[in-house]
Amino acid sequence: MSRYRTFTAQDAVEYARQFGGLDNPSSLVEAQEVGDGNLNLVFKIFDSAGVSRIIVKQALPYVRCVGESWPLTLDRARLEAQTLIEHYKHSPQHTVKITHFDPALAVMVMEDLSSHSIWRSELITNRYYPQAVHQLGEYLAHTLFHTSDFYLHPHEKKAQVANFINPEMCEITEDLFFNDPYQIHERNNYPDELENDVAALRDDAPLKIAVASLKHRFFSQAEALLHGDIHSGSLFVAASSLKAIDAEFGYFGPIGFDVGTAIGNLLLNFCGLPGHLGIRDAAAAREQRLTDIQELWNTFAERFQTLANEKTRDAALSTPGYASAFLKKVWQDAIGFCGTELIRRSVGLSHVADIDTIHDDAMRHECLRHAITLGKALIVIAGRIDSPEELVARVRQYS
Ligand code: SR1
Ligand code: MG
Repeated sequence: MSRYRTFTAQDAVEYARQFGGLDNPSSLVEAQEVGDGNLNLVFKIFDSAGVSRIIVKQALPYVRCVGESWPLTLDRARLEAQTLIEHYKHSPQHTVKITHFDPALAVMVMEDLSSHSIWRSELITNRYYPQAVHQLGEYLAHTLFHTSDFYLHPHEKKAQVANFINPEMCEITEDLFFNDPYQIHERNNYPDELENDVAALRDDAPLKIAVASLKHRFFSQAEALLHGDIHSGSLFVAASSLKAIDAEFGYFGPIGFDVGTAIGNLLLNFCGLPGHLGIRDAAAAREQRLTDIQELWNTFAERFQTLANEKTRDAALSTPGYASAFLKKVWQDAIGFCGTELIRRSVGLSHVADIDTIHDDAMRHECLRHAITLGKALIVIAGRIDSPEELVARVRQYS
């Protein structure tokens, strides 16, 4: 019988005392539930001096933001812990450290990142972290290269693919990214004022074919162990640090999905900035986002290429020119997936604070409309956008 029970704050303290690995576990006295995501409980565990020392995270058996009517696998806690442990091996500077996990209780213990802030909040308030995009590019290159066929022995790769089969969490992405926005669905969530814009998505045949192709790749291309949900709310930043958290959507999928989701969230911020800073003051911050996107891709691609040159083990995949040809495909996938992130965050179940917290209704609607228009364009013309400079030109064209 399962040992699963939903933790109270006191349970979390006791668990942290037992499994937190601290020298003085009895100093842990209090827990605060701070989870603000869509899915899980997150407890900060404090010592008697009021200092937060450790995090205990537990998966609930349902989608938190919807309720018990939407049950969800507890196995996602194992998948999250194992994805983060795997990513930590390849990018320890940029992955949160998991120190313990218990699949039956769907609980993990991890390092406390109170010295950091969630990147999304910082982007919204226009606090700039000059190293963040470079570090994110490094994280993506190291984690994705070292879990790909370029690096893993074919037997090891297949064993890993099997271990990270994640059907229920993938189904959420499959539905929310590639189905819901393009049909009438009760999960969709957008203001009435956008009805015409959203109806146009349902009637756009070339768009829906391009989305089908992206979904097909998401279904079938086991290229590397993805984070699976690498948006700016899954990243903690500090002055010279960036750390990825929240990898319950981890599975072996197309590399362009992680890269595109990351770029998409920078573009969602780009779309929302005028609603927070005003049109005039947003201009410089928006320029910075466009520079950030170029730096993110360039860092990722250069590092991946270097790793491929130095560490590719497969004879055929090490053929000169192959890695760069593969990166071209990743880039085009990334632009397409980026477009689907823009649309699903504007029309679907799960939105982003970059736009949703804009107080002025008309301005918020304008920003949503902008994200939809840009997302649509990127999905359809992804194959014709050959470089980050070209992407920036297209973003300007649709602004
Ligand atoms: C039902 S879960 C909705 C969204 O929250 C997560 O953060 C993922 O982005 C998912 O798509
Ligand atoms: Mg998450």
